[in-house]
Amino acid sequence: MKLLKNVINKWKNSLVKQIKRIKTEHLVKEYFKNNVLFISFLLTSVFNSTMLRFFCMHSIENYLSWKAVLADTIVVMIIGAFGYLIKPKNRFVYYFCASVFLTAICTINSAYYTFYTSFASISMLSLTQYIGDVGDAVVENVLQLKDLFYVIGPIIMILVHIKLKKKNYYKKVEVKADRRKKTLTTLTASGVLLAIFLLTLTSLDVSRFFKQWNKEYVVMRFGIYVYQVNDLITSVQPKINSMFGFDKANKEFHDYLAQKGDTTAPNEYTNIFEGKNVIVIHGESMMTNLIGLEFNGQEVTPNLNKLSKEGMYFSNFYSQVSVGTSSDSELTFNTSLLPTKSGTAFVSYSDRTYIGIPTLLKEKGYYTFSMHANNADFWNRRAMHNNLGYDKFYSKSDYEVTKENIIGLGLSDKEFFRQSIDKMKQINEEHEKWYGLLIMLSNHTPFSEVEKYGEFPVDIKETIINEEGVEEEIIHPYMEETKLGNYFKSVHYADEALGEFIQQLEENGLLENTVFVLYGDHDARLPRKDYNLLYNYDLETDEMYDKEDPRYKEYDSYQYELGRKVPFIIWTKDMAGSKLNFENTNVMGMYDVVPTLGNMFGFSNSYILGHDIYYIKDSNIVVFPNGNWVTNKLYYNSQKVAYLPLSEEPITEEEISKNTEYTNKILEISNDIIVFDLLNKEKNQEMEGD
Ligand code: GP9
Ligand code: MN
Repeated sequence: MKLLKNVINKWKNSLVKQIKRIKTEHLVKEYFKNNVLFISFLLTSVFNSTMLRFFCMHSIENYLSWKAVLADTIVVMIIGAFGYLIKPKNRFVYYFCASVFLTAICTINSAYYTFYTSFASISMLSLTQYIGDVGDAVVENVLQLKDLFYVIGPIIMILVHIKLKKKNYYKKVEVKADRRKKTLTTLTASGVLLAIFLLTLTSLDVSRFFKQWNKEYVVMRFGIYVYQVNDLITSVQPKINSMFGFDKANKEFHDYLAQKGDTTAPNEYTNIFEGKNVIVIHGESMMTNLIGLEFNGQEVTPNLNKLSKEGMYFSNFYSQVSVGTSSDSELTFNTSLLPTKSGTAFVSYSDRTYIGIPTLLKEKGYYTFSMHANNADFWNRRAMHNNLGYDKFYSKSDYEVTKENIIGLGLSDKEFFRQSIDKMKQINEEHEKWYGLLIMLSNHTPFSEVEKYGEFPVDIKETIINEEGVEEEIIHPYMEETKLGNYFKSVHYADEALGEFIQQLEENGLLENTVFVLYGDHDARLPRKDYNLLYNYDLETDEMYDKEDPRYKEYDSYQYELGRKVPFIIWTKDMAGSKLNFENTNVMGMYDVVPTLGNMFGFSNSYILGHDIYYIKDSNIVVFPNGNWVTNKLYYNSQKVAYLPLSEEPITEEEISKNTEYTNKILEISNDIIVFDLLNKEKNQEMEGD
């Protein structure tokens, strides 16, 4: 009897389980059937965001980051939940528009990442006015097939819609109360997922999320949609902050100044150039790896090589630009401040107070000017060059620009220099001492006007003895037809222009009492695979060495990042062979220029972030706007939380966290100086008085 009871009980239990399972299955099926639109929207949107991480960041842990998938799911569910409030017959329009919107976020970020190796910011919208000018460059260099991949989302939505229409899905009646219930249930489910997500966050996740410096990290942990919402808030935040957070920023700035210590002290370079004229060349997209590079025995940049050999050459120098590229370089070179967290100093914060080299030299009796043959409002230079202290800004309207003398974005460098010489001669006659910046333009991405650059083959010519015993020349294509190859041709042209300019300066006596300073404004932003070809070309196959080949030298992401160095050279016509003629290999950043030149020319500014390189020497640190930093010992990538040792010296955890903290501090202080206008004495007195 007992046995029978047991058997019946067991059978009953299993039947209940079975029914429950069928019920659940039925419920799930029913849910899918009734919510096809919502589910398609959810899946395609999360898939697109995942693919964006896959295309941009390449590593499995990035694109399969479950935190990012969960965060994306939550955002899409919240957007999707409100779709239920709309009557079924109109609901598709809502989901389709939302899908197009999220797809646009993925496409824009995908293309943006190719260009800047970073994710897009709403604050950049104020820069769209420049897109017309560099638009072709962007389209040619940036838009790739992968960026169009994301339209798959809206396409699937349309297909689902057609199918549902056929099945009369939209005809069903849903009362208002039901629709509200569905919205509430979906929002509750998102809330539960959000709670789970929040519980999994580490303090590092939270701090990086709020700082938003490390955009890759934020996208990796929070997904692109949360990133973009966060970006929207942080983009408008500075405007609001500059009204409310002043006291805190001001206090932190003064605390920083009090504990900062010296950035320079008298040394053997103090005042060596006092009273001399200065010519600064802004070398568009000029990189350090060009120096000494040859094709078939012909130097790519013979003039840059000559300057580096005869002058004071800083071969471990980095520009510290963010999205403001050229303008960021000009800002940091002149003020020792770093680019802002969102927007660009030149465009979004042109009304702030800056202490630029021109202002400081003017106090010493200099006449200061800048020259650039592009539209004066490009990068808002008209306003900013005035603000930085240049007495006069010569722009496009001061030059004769004809169709024949245009390369890329505007007047060719050769013509620009030629026409500038006359203006400089006059300045030299009228002023005792002067400081002038000349911004080059021709060597600008996409480096595609090859026919205008003049002959410079980037192939490899080889002379062999053929089967008949006769000498024969073989031409291997090597870098021909590659973007990097075209860059070499373009920069060869720019270098030639530079050579002609120096010659014209000499002929006109403008080098007599003059110090010539040259900096590369940023790297050429070219694909890493082209560098791999440069270093791994197999003459036998005319292709790259196989990755397994022992001769293969991987140009990995670290090499690529370190390879973004730009030249910084200080040269005078009589420097060769003197005690000032040497190469300095200490790591140095654009923000070290003000104190380094200041020491040599006898000007100073207390509100700087960099150091005189002859004071800090081998203990220097260069911080980058994305939170990465480099010292002589190591390069630290804060996006990857990983580093590359650069010397044999042991590396400690403490020094990594100390330097990372320092980097964050410097970036924060720099941002605050600009956003809160902390160098504006009058405004600060007023605010402090309130
Ligand atoms: C534009 C030129 C180029 O006038 O300086 O700017 P970039 O695109 O390099 O920032
Ligand atoms: Mn530039």
